[in-house]
Amino acid sequence: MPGAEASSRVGPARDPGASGAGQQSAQARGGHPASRRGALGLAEVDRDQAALFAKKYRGRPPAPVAVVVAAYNEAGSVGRVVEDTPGELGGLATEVIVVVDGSSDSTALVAEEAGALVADVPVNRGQGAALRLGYHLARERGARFVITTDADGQWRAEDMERVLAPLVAGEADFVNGSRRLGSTANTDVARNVGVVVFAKLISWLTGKRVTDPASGLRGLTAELTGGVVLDQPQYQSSELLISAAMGGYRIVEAPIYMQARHSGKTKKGGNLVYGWRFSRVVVATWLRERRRPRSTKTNRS
Ligand SMILES: Nc1nc2c(ncn2[C@@H]2O[C@H](COP(=O)(O)OP(=O)(O)O)[C@@H](O)[C@H]2O)c(=O)[nH]1
Ligand SMILES: [Mg+2]
Repeated sequence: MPGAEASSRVGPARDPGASGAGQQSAQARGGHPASRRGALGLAEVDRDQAALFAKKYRGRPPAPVAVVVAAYNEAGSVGRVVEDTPGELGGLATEVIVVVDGSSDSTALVAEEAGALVADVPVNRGQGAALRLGYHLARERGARFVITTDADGQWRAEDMERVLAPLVAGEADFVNGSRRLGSTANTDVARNVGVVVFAKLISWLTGKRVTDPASGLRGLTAELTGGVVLDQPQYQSSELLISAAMGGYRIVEAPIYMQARHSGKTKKGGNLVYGWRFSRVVVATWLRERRRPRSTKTNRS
């Protein structure tokens, strides 16, 4: 459903920063003013960026598969991520859309030189806000499928086909890449235990089994990205999973391999901060989705 902004239809305009998740450098902690969304469901800065983006890439033929990447100060790795993305997956052409927000390095330039379509948002709001804009841009260009990956190189381009295939076959609306069905090079015990604990919690809350609630590599139908409410400025992975599961979308998982970052370090703070904010998003999303009447949970016809 290209162009649809479901969050404007199914929920009131909110301050996405109200949930408090995010990295310290983002004013999004208290909700960056630029994140406030109007009646159309998009923040003013997003509407400006969408208009600029459409104008800039008007002459570029669209692709049915959009690989959407949120990038913040990832000049050291984003180029390789863009270049590694295959030009075709499952027989369908791909394009990479990188959403940079408020980076102080040359992330946008590097991504563009590597061949990506780039939205360079002037304020830093967080990964969730950037992905939300990326989904909108992908739908506006007519993408049928969206793959997300990170700009730090932690997810492999070789695994993209696996998160796309069930969508193309019409067997799923959401293919969650799972490091637990595959493997991870991350030796941080707290993070790995967190993945197991939150997976169990989300499975229990939603009644749908998931094994990796914090994966950055996933495949989504473009329709799903416009049919779920996405308010979180930073920690979107659990919000997306819970909203999709409780909205009746078909979710499957595919094994993927998580590797070390190409460069730099996490933007999401230490494990305690990460765990606390992640928990808040899980609970807030579950409460929100429970309250919403079933008929408004998706805008699928
Ligand atoms: N646009 C944007 N991207 C972000 C922001 N914070 C993190 N990211 C990107 O989101 C992805 C995952 O972030 P990262 O810090 O590696 O999180 P982790 O892998 O969960 O530790 C990377 O591509 C980051 O560049 C942000 O504030 N804005
Ligand atoms: Mg990372």
